[in-house]
Amino acid sequence: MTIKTLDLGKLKGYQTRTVSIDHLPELQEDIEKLKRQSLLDKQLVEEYLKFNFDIAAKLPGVQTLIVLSEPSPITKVGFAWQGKVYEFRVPPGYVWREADARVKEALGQSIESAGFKVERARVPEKTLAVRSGLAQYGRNNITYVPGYGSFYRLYVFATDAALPEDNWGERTMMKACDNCTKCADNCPTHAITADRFLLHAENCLTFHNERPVATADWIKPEWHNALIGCLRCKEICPVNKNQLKNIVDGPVFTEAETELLLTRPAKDDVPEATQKKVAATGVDYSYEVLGRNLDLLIKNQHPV
Ligand code: B12
Ligand code: SF4
Ligand code: SF4
Repeated sequence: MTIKTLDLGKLKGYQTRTVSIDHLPELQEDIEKLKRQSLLDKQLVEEYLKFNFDIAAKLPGVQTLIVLSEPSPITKVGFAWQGKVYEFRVPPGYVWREADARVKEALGQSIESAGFKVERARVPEKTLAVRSGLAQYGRNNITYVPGYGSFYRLYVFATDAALPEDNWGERTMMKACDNCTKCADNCPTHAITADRFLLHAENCLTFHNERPVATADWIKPEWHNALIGCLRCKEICPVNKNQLKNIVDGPVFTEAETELLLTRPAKDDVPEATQKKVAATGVDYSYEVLGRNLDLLIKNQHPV
């Protein structure tokens, strides 16, 4: 179902849902309740859950939240090292600059051109996507959209346009998960457990290799399977079967570039041409982790 009132032609290429801003307190409560129950790791809350529910302060007269999804592939990146080229994967969602620009342009042409404002909203995107009916949770705690599986990027925007469709419901899990535990069985860190639905996010490999702090001692280097993040609970999932072919070629780093990156140089000490390649991997947003993660993958000779 797409937005109907304004001429949102440009948005029709996306799977989209709209939600009345009146549901914002319920969305906030979904997270606050877990905090009160002490189910969310302190570091996760401080470093990742930096939501802003006071959207009206930024966008007076805000009326509607727009949830938008765009398919996103795996990116394959090559590193020449000691006479071989190692290929490592970057999971869907990390290479986002062009996708973000496309989405912003589409919103500009459809909503802003009609005289309304649009702002990115820093809210829990998965919870909203599922409550809006756009997506459903998988047991692995990420969300799935029909036709995209979990291989997509999620966006939430707020607008002062009053869009009439208010899509709001309970959080649901995919039917496919009823008799399946493949993601949990394939998770190297046991972050997905049977005793609760909520991910043990503080155990997720992504939580450790996305941040520049040293990865925890209990994490075995050979568990790392991507240049950043982790693909294990997604690649095993039967619902993603058709998405796994969705791989695009990213940059290939020369032997000299790989050697340099392994020394973990400051970004400014990296030649501009190499910096451009780094940007094309998507890892530049957390540049400090690149050399460390590369080291973990290459040293373990773990080409994917
Ligand atoms: C914090 C965060 C992380 C943390 C914590 C992950 C987590 N599960 O919370 C870490 C660093 C570990 C992480 C990892 C990844 N992330 Co992340 N992350 C986020 C972020 C910033 C917030 C997520 C959040 O709200 N967490 C808080 C928890 C409480 O929310 P929740 O997981 O939705 O929990 C709900 C359910 O558990 C539900 N619930 C509780 N009990 C029950 C019972 C039933 C039956 C049901 C149905 C539901 C239910 O209630 C909770 C609250 O609503 C979002 C961006 C954003 N602004 O939203 C991206 C985001 C969620 N991440 C994303 C991605 C891609 C990933 C990775 C796949 C990256 C990778 N490795 O490749 C992994 C996946 C790990 C995993 N299995 O979940 C995408 C997800 C896209 C998608 N397809 O769903 C997002 C939306 C970014 C984006 N814009 O694309 N991430
Ligand atoms: S692997 Fe199975 S249980 Fe996990 S998300 Fe996919 S269908 Fe659901
Ligand atoms: S991303 Fe990796 S570590 Fe995190 S839950 Fe999925 S399989 Fe486990």
